[in-house]
Amino acid sequence: NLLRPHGGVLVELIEPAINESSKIKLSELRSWDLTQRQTCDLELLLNGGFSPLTGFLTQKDYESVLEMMRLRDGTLWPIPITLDVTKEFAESIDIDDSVVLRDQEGVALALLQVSDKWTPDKALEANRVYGTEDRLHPAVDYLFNQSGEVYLGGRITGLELPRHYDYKHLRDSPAELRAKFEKWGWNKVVAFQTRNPMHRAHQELTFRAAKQEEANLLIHPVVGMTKPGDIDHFSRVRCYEHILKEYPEQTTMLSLLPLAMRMGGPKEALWHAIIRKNYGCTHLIVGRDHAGPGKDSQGNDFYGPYDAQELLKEHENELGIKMVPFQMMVYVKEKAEYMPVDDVDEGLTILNISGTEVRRRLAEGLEIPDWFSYPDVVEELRKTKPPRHKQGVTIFFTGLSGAGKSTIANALMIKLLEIGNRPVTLLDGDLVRKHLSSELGFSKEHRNINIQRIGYVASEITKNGGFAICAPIAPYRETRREVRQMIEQEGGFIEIHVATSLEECERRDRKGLYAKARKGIIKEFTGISDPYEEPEAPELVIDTIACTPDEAAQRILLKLEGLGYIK
Ligand code: PPS
Repeated sequence: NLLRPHGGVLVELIEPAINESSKIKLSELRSWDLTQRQTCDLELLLNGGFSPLTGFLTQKDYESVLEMMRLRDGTLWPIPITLDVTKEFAESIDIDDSVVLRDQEGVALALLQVSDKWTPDKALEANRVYGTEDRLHPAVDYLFNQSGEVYLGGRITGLELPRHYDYKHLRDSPAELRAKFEKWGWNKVVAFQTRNPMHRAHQELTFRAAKQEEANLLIHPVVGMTKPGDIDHFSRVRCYEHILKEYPEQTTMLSLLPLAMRMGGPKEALWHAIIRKNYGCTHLIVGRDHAGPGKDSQGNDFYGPYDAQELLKEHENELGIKMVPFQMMVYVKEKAEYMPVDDVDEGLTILNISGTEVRRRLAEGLEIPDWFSYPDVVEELRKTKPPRHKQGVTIFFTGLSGAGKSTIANALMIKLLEIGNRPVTLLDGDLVRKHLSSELGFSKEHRNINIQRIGYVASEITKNGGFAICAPIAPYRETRREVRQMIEQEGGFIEIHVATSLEECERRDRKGLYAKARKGIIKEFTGISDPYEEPEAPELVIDTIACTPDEAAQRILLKLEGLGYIK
């Protein structure tokens, strides 16, 4: 009874026997190491999630998808699935070559029989597919800044599916999911697509949708790639497992979809419908701003809130999978229940907490009420988004040699150890140069490598909830900016400019280095014969003439307290 797959047959491209047959020697073929996104795309090609595609798009199909949202044979297909490679790699490939596609560990997953090779017009692709060239659109940014210059197209023969070590019991291919639905007699299945944690409103919305259609419910979250900055899928899956208990038994199942989202709004919604149809679903819930990419650089939405519903409506009959449009669900205080926002009578109090507000409350360790979410779900989120006073922090000193960075850093370390709620690591300039960067000198290139190493170690410490105190000279603004960017994804970053003037550093000259630098015995010496770019917006500036190391450390503690990193 289930819907037939898109294009009529479920494509399955795995032919492991190829590997054993002596005809093809993988080691003699050229290999392409797939990116994370390409690995996701390949998995859905191999397992039939992208039926009727049998490989990466050929140039003609690609052009047709851009122009008409259809493959050349007329099949509806909104998002181009292409294999982008570097120019150098493309030059080494001829049409009709076979290329081994390998995952990031080097495992051979598939063979691509190259039938097409072309240089796409990326601006055209961005405009046609996403309606914009604005780099704030994640897929446009990816297209221009990450994807290779040349596309290879051709049929795929699968050797094995990408390996997953996580949540194996929750991963189903389209064929497996269809078999389960058939076995359980689930003739109507409403799919719910999500990339976010689910709260009470989602539970209400999804179960209402299933009841309305007299169908079963599939929670089908994306665990491939979602929008940069989203909550990691490990935490989300734990949340979904909790929420599954909130549905009546035997009505609802959870399965994970290894899709790489593009955040393509309406076209992505259409794509999601096709994919869900391939997985055996008969219905797809489409809410407000489905697969929305956020705001553009003018601060406007890329797509209208209900554009996705409109586009799906247009193609619903052709696709056969039905859309279940949904309004926002809100909590009505007087009734103590959730309702679609338009059904709420005037005069009643609507309660709602936005995603941004949830993040703020998590960051500050504030209450998230029971009417909004389930205690188990909130607990999971608190684990992954701990309040600031439990997050890792990097305290990054910068300043001239002899400015007093190490002295203050040491004083600060002692005070943090005294407080004692997080592990503390000091990455002092001299120490790092001894243990981590002993082969490096002081050229711009070497200094940058040195700072990037410090940044990497600090980001790992920060990720794992510790204090990383760094005290290098770090003379270049751009490198400091890169380090900040890397670390802010993991926790706090506080830049402290130890702004002792060159005159004062030279007057003190504790190590006698300035004298040597003036005589030219030490070359490329910061401040004398090498640049120091002062920070433009450090969190703190410390003048060591005006305060003692103790006072400086105290000021930093107050800053940490003010920002919420210590209580
Ligand atoms: S950098 O630019 O951030 O990579 O430098 P850093 O790793 O902090 O190393 C600076 C310490 O190395 C000593 N030293 C020099 N500094 C600057 N320029 C040159 N040419 C140089 N040669 C050796 C110096 O002792 C620095 O230590 P601090 O603690 O900053 O005085």
